[in-house]
Amino acid sequence: MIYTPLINKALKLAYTAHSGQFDTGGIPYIFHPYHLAEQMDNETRTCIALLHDVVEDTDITLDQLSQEFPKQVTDALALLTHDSSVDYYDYVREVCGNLDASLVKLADLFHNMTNDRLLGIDISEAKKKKWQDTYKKALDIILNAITNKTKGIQEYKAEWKLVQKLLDENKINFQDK
Ligand SMILES: [Mn+2]
Repeated sequence: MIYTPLINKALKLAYTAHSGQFDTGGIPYIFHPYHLAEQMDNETRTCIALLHDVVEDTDITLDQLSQEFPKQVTDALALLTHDSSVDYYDYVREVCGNLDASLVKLADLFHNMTNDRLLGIDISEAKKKKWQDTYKKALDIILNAITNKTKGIQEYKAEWKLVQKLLDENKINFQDK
């Protein structure tokens, strides 16, 4: 985890915004963005990870965040906020247009695909399977886009390294179950 004044601000904001919220597995919500933030490799992406679900899931608006965070952060956040009137895969393809947003989305999908987060929770296998299929398809779209953009490109060496790290760390959760 990287700590800078900007990241500390994002940490506090995310913690307050998500307080009282729980994920599907009943775990306090903040652990999800925090987990993503821990995997990120620079200040911008760490802030994006911490704030990636704030606009979608809390009362805080993009406008409010724009006053506190740089444009590179809020541009990515705008793309990561899924408007429910937009087709999910169209939304995912839009995210592919922004590399920082794509990298956070990749980590987001991996974490959401971690089946064991739902241990002991009463959700039908059919529903779980449907979620997994959706995430898997989204993952393919994102991973292809990032690979095409960064693999073997000197300018995107750090980004490609991050992709490889995420793939490596999630291998165990990524196996077909
Ligand atoms: Mn998320």
